[in-house]
Amino acid sequence: MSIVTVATSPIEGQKPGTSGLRKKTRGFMAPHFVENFVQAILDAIGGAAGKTFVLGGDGRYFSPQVAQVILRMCAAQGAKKVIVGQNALLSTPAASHLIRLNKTDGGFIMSASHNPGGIDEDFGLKFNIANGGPAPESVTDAIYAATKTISEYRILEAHDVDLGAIGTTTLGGMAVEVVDPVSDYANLMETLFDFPKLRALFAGGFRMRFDAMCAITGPYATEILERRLGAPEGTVVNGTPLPDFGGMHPDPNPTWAHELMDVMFGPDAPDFGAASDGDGDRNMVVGKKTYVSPSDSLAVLAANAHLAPGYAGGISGVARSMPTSAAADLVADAKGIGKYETPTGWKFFGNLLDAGRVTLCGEESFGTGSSHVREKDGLWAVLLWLNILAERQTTVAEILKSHWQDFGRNYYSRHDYDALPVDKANAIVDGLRARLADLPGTEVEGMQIASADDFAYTDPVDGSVSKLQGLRIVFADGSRFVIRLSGTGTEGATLRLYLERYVAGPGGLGLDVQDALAPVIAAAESLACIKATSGRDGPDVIT
Ligand code: G16
Repeated sequence: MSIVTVATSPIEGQKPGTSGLRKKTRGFMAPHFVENFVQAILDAIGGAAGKTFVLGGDGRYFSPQVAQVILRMCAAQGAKKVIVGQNALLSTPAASHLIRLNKTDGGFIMSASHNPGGIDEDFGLKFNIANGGPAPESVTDAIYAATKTISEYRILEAHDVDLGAIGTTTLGGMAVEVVDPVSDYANLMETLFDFPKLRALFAGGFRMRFDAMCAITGPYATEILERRLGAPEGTVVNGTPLPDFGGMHPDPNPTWAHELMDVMFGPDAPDFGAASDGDGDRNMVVGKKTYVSPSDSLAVLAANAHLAPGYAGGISGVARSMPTSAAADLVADAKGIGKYETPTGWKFFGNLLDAGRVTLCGEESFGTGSSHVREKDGLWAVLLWLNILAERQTTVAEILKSHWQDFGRNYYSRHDYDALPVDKANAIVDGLRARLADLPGTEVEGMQIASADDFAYTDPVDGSVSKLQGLRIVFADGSRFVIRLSGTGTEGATLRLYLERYVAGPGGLGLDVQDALAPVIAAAESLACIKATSGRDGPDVIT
């Protein structure tokens, strides 16, 4: 085995997005592409010498090859040890947990999350820091800078390491510890939730359907729900992770998880349904004929978390991304705890969690999590919902109804326009941005505009500033819309339009969501001209 230094040159398009680098798989397969990016990561974090890392991913196409490259590069550059999920599999929250549990220096996660997998679909790679969370912008900026000046990388010439067998081997002078991907994570869940009570719930005939969408949460959900909690076999469907997710688009929203929606809204629906995404950090929760919007889910979890043993002492605060509805803020106000509004991207929650300012975080993009790890966590959210249902002995529909009665309802929806030509998407955003200063005080579609700005965030812990995080137009009645471009798409530009309208109740809490939002939707079109500029009839995805 010898260490070789390979001459290379910068490759275009290695700028990390909202959550690491995501690209078409064939782009990642281009010569030197993975090696350049891994070298840039290692350079940006001050080298690998003496360090321990975690490695795993959602098992999508090309992951086995990338895992071997990362191992050989870490070995060549003096890393002490890499802890790898068996067969290079780890859900993103499980990877975050292993980084923390083993006090490592960080980890490599191979995933493009909710994006489809396969040679003609998407691949992704991101680095998480020692707190278990996605690298903050200071680190991703350094990674990007390193990709632009790279001239060589160092790699070990060696045979592939057998990642199928649990145990420790060596690669050069580096230890490779292959671990069961599920057990430590499942043990952590047992410390947070009332497993005996959940076992009793299932034993009492409670019926659930968990759709793993042929992605990574299958083994985790099967172990926890069916084995440890005794839910009947078959509770977990699409439970085997496949390199192409069986052709599914593993994005747990009503559009892509339509099989689950059909069951939950059909005859003989189970009591509770849930789906997770490619890498297991997102979740969608559905009751019998009841869809729970992610923003409402965060608010309900914040209001009820104390019912689970891991949060019995209460929560210190709650954070949400700016486009997420303000429903969780109302809960924070009522509880007298901290509330924070961050840019889109889980990395922005890291400092707040580390500082103990918040216990729960969530986003409209089907992500919820807590201080137990530094990633959002799909299965964790599902278990917290189950714990709340077991304690309150009621239905999802009743929980939502009573929540709205207590706090009012933030009607909320996101409209996505996928794969737009980049120039058209930019024209929409730039056109609206240019008008922001003139909008306050004017009227559109009968609605008075109270404020209009481009969201900027100052991290209250380290003072770092992130600008240009989304255009927001707020109306006099508190309704608002937000427009921003996705940082996770791999084809053209995805434009996201976020819509919100608050109704205090007691009347008007049971409206159809799109009907309730109709005036805001009309105002957004009138101001931003999305359909007119894009030539599209309407959004591709409505959440
Ligand atoms: C990632 C980020 C989330 C973000 C989501 C959507 O999630 O971690 O914080 O909300 O992307 O981002 P965008 O609107 O820029 O596409 P995931 O599940 O894809 O890792």
